[in-house]
Amino acid sequence: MTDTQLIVTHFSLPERVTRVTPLGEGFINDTYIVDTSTNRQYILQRKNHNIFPDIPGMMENIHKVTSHIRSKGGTTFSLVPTKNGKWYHKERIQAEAGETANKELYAYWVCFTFIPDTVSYEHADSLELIRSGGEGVGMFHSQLADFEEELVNTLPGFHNISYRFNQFAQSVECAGENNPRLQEAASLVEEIYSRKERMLDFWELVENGTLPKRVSHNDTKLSNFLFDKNGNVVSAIDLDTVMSATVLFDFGDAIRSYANCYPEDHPRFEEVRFDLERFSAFSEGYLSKTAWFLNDIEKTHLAFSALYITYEQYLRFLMDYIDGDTYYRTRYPNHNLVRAQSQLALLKSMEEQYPLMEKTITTIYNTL
Ligand code: GN1
Ligand code: MG
Repeated sequence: MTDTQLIVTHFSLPERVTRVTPLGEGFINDTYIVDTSTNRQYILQRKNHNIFPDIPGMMENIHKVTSHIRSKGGTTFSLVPTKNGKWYHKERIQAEAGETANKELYAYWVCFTFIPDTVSYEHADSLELIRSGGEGVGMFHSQLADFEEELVNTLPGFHNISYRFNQFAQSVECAGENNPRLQEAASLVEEIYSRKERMLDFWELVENGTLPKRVSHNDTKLSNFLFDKNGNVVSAIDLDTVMSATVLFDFGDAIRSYANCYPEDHPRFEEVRFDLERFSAFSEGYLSKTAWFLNDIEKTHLAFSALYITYEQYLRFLMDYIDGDTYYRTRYPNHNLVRAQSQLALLKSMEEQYPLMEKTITTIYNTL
């Protein structure tokens, strides 16, 4: 038996497992598809404990949110409990060379149902798919608009730009001025600081409660939604980061991926462009599901949220480059630098078109 075939025996699956195969190339978790003696399939996933310090809290959040969606008649995955009745299986692992021998090391595994007859996309190339994607993010928020339970803040400071500035400043300081990566990134570091105040102003609205706290997914890129074969959105997946925050983080993060004509790490930066038509299609889909509960402050800040999240992602990629690639998986030595540059190009394109973005939102509202 392979390791993963052994791991899966800890979960309370009604069927006999026939095969466990690696699936995709996540930046953060390791994911496998589990085939069984019936045509039902499951996902087995090793959660990255370095990135998610509170896996029990994260799984409790996912359980609450998926249960609520189901209670509203929505489609979502179901967590499979372990034979001990937990949402995760904790497995002791060997310390790797260089790690402290007395530190207790565990891998955390989870298992959940695979939603059948669905597909996911890495990149949207039709306005119909983009509109469905907008409906998907909107549907997720709308299904959870009356959610009243507490969620654990599993990643404190996740979209908090003030916290990110502190992290960034520390990275720069730790690197030291002779660090070749920092020297290479000097002009990109300046671009971070030139937008700081504007970004802090937005964060202030979140922190002081002007923007209400609701359930947010916190990773709403296209590939985190499942579609049926007709291109209709079925369900949000990857709920690892589900927390209580402003829904504008989700809108902004979705725009970062949907309205970019290229992947987030496109290396020919001069080609990267924010596409207003895509923005409009996504916003139409999104607002068709959410206009009934969003308040005026949320509506007037939708456009800016896209700049905020793109900027934040730019900062995080750049910071990881300066740190020596400790957070995101990279495929080549300066991958994080390329990601940062590509996100900056997208941000600049958004900045140029910002008045048009605002106008687009107003126009959609007036036609709803
Ligand atoms: C990470 O690996 P994935 O797709 O779940 C990251 C997101 C970033 C994204 C960039 C917990 O998400 O915040 O936007 O990479 N998730 C975490 O591609 O840091
Ligand atoms: Mg994610």
